[in-house]
Amino acid sequence: KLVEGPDNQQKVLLQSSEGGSVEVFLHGAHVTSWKSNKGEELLFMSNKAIYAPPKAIRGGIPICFPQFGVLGPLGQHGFARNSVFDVSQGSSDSVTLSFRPSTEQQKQFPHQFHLLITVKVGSDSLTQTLEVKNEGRESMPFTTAFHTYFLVSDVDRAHVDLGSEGLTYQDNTKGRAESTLSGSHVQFQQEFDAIFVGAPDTIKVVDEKNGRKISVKKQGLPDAVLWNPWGDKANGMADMGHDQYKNFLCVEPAVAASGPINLPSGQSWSGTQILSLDS
Ligand code: TA6
Repeated sequence: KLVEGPDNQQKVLLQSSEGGSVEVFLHGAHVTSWKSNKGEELLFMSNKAIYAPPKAIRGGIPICFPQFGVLGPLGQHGFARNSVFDVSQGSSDSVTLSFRPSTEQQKQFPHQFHLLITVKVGSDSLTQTLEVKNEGRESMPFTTAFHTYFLVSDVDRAHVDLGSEGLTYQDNTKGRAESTLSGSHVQFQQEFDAIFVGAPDTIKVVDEKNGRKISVKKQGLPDAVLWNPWGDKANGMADMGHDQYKNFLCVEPAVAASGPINLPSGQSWSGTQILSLDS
């Protein structure tokens, strides 16, 4: 079902037979809400988010494509999240959105491609797949991420469980210097911005305060980025409410430092994240 959301932007509403629901804006193929079977919101949205392009929507699940972060020649996180997609196909619980770069965008990124984002809501689960076909003659380099903002009651009482001890990561707050995690958890206590290269394929977001656990499973996406900007940075963002940084943490299945992928002409590639609420 297609309806009008804030800033006159169109969004698709998906409903699972078990009661879960998802909202996806055509702007950026951006998921802005995922609710459990019981109707609890599981994703964070900024109360100052701007829904109209060209700026990306703050919160939910931005799609970073064809570039993650500043790992390439384009602006931060590429242009897909700033662009309006078309509906390619849909049903009550799933939708596929489609995007091809404009002539203007091909001046910055000289490749023709077809990007399809499929979002499906299940019983306490959300499955999201990114498929890209290189429709140009040259091979196409890209990096990508599902930049998922999980809602937590209080970041001081939440953590990310990577399921494996002593993983190394590139610390983006220190020029990508390599660091080692002590233990298997990340507890956010200040700005944290890290690329775990070759991260485990199941990562858990644990909200200790309300006892909620969400599993993040990734397929075809070797890396995971973990992020919280903390107070100084977040409170300086025009599209983030005061002290809202306390209510989210990002876990982002990605092709980041493991990339870029060089997709040959005519070939397709896909990556998937599956989010599920542990009962
Ligand atoms: O994934 C982490 C990150 O790349 C951070 O460095 C931080 O800047 C964040 O994404 C948000 O980026 P944005 O362009 O949406 O403000």
